[in-house]
Amino acid sequence: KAITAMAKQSVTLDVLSYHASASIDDAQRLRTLRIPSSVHYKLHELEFDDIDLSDDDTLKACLRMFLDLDFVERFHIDYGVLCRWLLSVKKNYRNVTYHNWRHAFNVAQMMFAILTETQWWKIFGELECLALIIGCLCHDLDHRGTNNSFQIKASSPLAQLYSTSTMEHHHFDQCLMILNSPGNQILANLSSDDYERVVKVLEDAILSTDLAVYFSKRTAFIELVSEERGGERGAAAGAWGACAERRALLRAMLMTACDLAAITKPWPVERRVAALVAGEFFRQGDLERHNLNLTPIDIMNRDKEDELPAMQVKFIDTICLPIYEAFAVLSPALQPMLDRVKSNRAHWIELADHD
Ligand code: 5BB
Ligand code: ZN
Repeated sequence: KAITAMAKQSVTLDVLSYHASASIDDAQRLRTLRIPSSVHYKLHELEFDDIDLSDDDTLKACLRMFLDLDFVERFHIDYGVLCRWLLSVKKNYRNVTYHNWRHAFNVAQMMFAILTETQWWKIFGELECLALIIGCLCHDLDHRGTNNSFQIKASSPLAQLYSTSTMEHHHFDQCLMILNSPGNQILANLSSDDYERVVKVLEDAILSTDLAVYFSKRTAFIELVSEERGGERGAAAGAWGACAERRALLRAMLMTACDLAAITKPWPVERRVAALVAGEFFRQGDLERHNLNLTPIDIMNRDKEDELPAMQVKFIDTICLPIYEAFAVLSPALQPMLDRVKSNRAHWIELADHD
């Protein structure tokens, strides 16, 4: 549906007017806390689980990632501003069951673990790594627990603003808004060239978390990865580093791999997270029934809860296995992720067969 420029402007104001910056006092408090090591938090581990961490711990773990990746020194980030920015990012996630701050934090941790364990940080360089970590922390900002197709069906203001990748455009908008808020400007000390590059990589990263974008790029990615299958595994890292286009493709796939990484976690973690995903899907289904008078699709329909294990198997086969198979070819360090997807698949199969 086309809308007039004036209508679009008022929708833009409606959507973008709300924004909360964290308080200076909260930032001041965080600034004084001692930051434990990445080993203490197990930030390098692919099987990381946030369940035992307090909210403060998640913030301190983020500070640890910025410090260890040398972002604070390299980009002259004011530490107090970084604390305020992290608190603002956290504050702009909503209390939905899955797409909340904890999800964003887990995605960023997975990016940190992959970049360090594969040494791919050398492929990307500090600037792109900075954009990737910021991108992970911000990639679902202000998620309402409803997907793109819900925005369209509900003709939400967001859908009027962006007809494709609706939510992802909004997450990026929110990300930029926080980066530009007084007291939150962690990129203030970058040259204008570097700033523009970070923002461009950041935009690509966040928009890549739309599954539709993943599907559109996946074939080309798998094609390039299969060229390596003949050679020594993980040996062609140089080819990915040297070519800007390939690097961009790898960054996009990395965002998806980190976003979906719950499926690569040990079974107790995967089972717990899948229940959160289901809870959010069912709530959207309820909204569709009661507010839009529609019958929700099976995955969002509480009456089809029994089919959840079978849905997970389909999700693994059609979306997850191809990407983690490709990553295991690119780096042997990522083989454990693929192994756990397969073992989780066996668990879901068993549950699907039993009941
Ligand atoms: C995924 C794509 N979607 C548009 C339609 C549903 N499918 S699905 O059939 O592969 C599917 C995925 C069905 C059920 C699911 O969960 C039931 C609990 C899932 C699923 N999705 N399962 C998971 O464990 C996870 Br994690 C996810 C990802 C949820 C976020 C979706 C947005 C992903 C952006 C990359
Ligand atoms: Zn996400």
